[in-house]
Amino acid sequence: MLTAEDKKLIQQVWSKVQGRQEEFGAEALERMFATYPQTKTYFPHFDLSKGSDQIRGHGKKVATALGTAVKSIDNLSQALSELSNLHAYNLRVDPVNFKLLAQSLQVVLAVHIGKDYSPELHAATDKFLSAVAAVLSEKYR
Ligand code: HNI
Repeated sequence: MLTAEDKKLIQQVWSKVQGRQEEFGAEALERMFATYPQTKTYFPHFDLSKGSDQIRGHGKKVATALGTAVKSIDNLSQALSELSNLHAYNLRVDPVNFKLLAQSLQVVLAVHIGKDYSPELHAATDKFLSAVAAVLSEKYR
């Protein structure tokens, strides 16, 4: 459950992502592919070399979708419903992978936001990304 305080903190984190969606999203993907190479199996049709157009384009899509989720934080299920269908029925992404991307994104935020990425912001972001992952996984039941 995200508290009112968590929601406030998440808005704060996202204000720092604003305008850097492509950069942060692509770096999160690159970190995920490097740290958990098994995740690359979902992208056989992508050029996975660092900074490729496809990685940057996809990174931007993922980060933008998360931004939409931040705006609809009180109604995540509805906001992410289409994406949830896509990942469950079409892409068939094993839900364990959502945690791996979430962790990679946390590293990106820590690296770029630095000391302003306080333990409170980190904890709130972690809860938010878990809530997103839960919604993206709910159609698998
Ligand atoms: Ni995901 C496509 C958002 C996690 C594999 N994904 C998308 C799109 C968005 C998106 C947005 C583009 C949809 C469209 O074109 O209509 N993905 C998200 C979000 C998360 C996530 C918000 C979690 C926070 N996706 C993952 C994970 C994997 C994954 C963990 C696999 C490891 N996603 C994919 C694949 C595609 C995809 C594969 C299709 C890519 C393509 O363009 O062919």
